Amino acid sequence: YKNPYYAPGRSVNVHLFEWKWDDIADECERFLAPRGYGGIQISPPNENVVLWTYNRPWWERYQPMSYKLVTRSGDERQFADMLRRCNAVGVRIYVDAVINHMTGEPPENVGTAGSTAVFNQWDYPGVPYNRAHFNWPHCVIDGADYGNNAWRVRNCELVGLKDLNQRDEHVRNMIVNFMNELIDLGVAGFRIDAAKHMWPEDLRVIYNRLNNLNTQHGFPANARPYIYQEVIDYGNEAISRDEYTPIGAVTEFKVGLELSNAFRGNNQLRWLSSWGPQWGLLAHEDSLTFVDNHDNERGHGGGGGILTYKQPRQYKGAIAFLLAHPYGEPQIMSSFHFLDSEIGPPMDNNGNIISPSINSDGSCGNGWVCQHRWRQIFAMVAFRNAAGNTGLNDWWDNGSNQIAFCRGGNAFIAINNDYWDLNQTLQTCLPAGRYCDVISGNKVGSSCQGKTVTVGNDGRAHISVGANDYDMMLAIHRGPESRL
Ligand code: LM2
Ligand code: CA
Repeated sequence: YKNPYYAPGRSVNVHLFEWKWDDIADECERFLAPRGYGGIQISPPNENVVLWTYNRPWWERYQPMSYKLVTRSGDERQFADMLRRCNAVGVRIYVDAVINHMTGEPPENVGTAGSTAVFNQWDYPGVPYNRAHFNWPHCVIDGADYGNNAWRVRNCELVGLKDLNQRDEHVRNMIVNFMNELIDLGVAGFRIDAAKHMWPEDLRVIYNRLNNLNTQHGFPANARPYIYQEVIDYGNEAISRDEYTPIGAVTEFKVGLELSNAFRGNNQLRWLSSWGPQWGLLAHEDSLTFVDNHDNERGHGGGGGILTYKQPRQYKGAIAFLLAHPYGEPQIMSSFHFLDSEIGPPMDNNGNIISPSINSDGSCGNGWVCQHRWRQIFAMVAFRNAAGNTGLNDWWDNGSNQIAFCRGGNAFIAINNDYWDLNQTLQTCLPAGRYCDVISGNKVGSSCQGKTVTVGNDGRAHISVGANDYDMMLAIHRGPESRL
């Protein structure tokens, strides 16, 4: 359950938050595959309650009405088509699986597939579920429970959302059937939403009943789905992320906290020389790493203080480190612009999501941020692919906020988060030759739009990252995007 089954030579999972299936299929073919991305986390594909009362907030998708594959992102035909097209070009799809709960008691009761429910009777005919399938007696998690009552965190309601009993055989069957339908359609795995709120022993039973990945979509025989469980654990909670690592990978929220802290200038980058488990992080193979996610980029899910697209220079620095470093299985966020933390994706008056447009410079329009299309980010995906499974070597720092390191003999990065210039001759570990810095510009033909780095026979090169440069990083590698 810990192998994402990326196609060879690929890495990095991008969360295309609230994207439509047709747009994702296009993006796989025209951008993600050619740029070497490994996979995509999609928004929940199953029916959710429609909330016009709140102007269709993004979070309506975390209130399931049924497991029918009809949402604002598209219907089952479009979902299947996306899987066929993305898998055909070697880009994997991971589903955000909302299986802890159904809806709360919202003011409207029609779902995106037309299902209705009687909330105060725990009655969801679209599945079907009834009162017998939910935890009982009814209770609601309060803040103190997180510190001292694991039972209540798992058996009471999360913000009033009807809490399914995963120990019940019918509930297990409905969830397993839903997930197996997705596996058969070609998905490679799941983000398990609110995993902390479910018992690991129940999740284990559910995972063990899942089908192997579909070999007709290019997966090897006997491949188990990749499972990364959303467990927010900064320490000092009644429930530990360590209870979930025996059954799958886990989201490592400390990564975003620590990297945001460091790249905001509140901790020197030189300390990152010991980045990984020595920082109290999960073991490498258990760890899904990221700077921001859809909750904490907008202050939901207890988030706050995390770097987002709104602080681009520091954010790009943190993501460059995340992708350059061998630790963990990294994920990046791809957002829509927002001021209001509740507002949903760009939509028309009928509530239809408006597709991102693609500008001539490759960036997105129509209200979409598309961090995955920022040069400094997609260039680091190619860097990670060029680095392959090499370790980290030749660490250098200036005793402050200037750092550099190699990935075997394949790739080299320098980062300057000090208020003064980095001007150093450093070991790059690369073969002698000329390389384009992939951060400051693209390689065009046989020249660099940005900085050019000349590596000597001893592997050393003069590296310059000015304190006032547009970006704080310089990155070169053996891949065709960098080597001249
Ligand atoms: C998650 N992970 O564990 C998701 O990442 C997170 O985005 C979800 O919350 C949450 N768990 C449940 O799946 C979001 C959002 C909440 C929102 C819920 C349900 O952060 O604010 O709660 O989705 O839509 C909303 C209202 C809340 C209300 C609740 C129930 O904001 O005030 O509580 O619905 O009606 C009475
Ligand atoms: Ca629960």
